[in-house]
Amino acid sequence: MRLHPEVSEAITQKKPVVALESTVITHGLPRPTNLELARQLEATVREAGAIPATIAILKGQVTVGLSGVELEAIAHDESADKASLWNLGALVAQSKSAGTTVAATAFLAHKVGIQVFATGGIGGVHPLPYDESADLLELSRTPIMVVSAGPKSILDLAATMERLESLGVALLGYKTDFLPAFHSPISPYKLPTRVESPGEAARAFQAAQELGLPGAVLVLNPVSQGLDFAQVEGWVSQATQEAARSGVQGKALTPFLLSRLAELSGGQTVEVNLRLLQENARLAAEIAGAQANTP
Ligand code: PSU
Ligand code: MN
Repeated sequence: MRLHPEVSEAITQKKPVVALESTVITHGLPRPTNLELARQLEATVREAGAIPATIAILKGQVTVGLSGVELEAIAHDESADKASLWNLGALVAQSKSAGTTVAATAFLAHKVGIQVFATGGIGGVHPLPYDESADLLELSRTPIMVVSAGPKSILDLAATMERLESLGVALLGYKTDFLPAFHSPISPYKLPTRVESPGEAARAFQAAQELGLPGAVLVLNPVSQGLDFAQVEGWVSQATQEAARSGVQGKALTPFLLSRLAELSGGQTVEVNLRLLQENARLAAEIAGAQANTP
């Protein structure tokens, strides 16, 4: 495991640090938008006063805080794998390169002492045939704050909410009472808690830590300008049927659905995806800042 010196120094000095995942770079967005986005996210985190730590597996080395050259390499690498928990050890042993999912990034960030992590949307329960992201179980056993725009819109939101509840993942709506649904800022599902500021989110995490709760605190940040929930649902059901018909499954499913949504929406879902990633990176940096200032 290798930490960028700037990141390890910030962790030791308890300065605000934000972990960023890299499956969104390797599998979530079209090239070359993926690299531009990866750079912008790091810049956004810095502007908001925190140190960015993009996490990825580079030729078998777990790397926390990529250099500019490393970020380029992983963004260009079309053979990069998708690292979750079930293949993380093997990828390292076989000297492979990979983007890290929310599950893998949360695990690694927590391991090195990073407390705040930003992503676009978390994985969850897909509509049938049965498929459930490892993100859910990992979030139930890793005490870290994760800022997202909700579960990805390709998912069965009702089932995902039930799993989050039964797994005991803390949910905080950021200035909202309802679950944000990734491309859409609002869905019909009521959240248990609402917070109004980065400080309030940081305090909820602090309290959960003091109580010894095992899981993550998910901060759900609605995208500022999103798409209509029913419209996205229509594209999702078409893409899901296509996936089932062409036998797309396993770790290929989420990337397939995201790229089909981009096509069906004429690029609108990508535009919203980029916006929400930026907004989440900014909020995560603010929360990390608030947290660094709480005794
Ligand atoms: N957020 C995005 N785009 C993405 C992802 C998140 O805006 O591509 C990635 C995350 O890394 C998440 C993964 O963990 O998709 C979910 O994949 P799966 O459903 O196979 O667990
Ligand atoms: Mn899956």
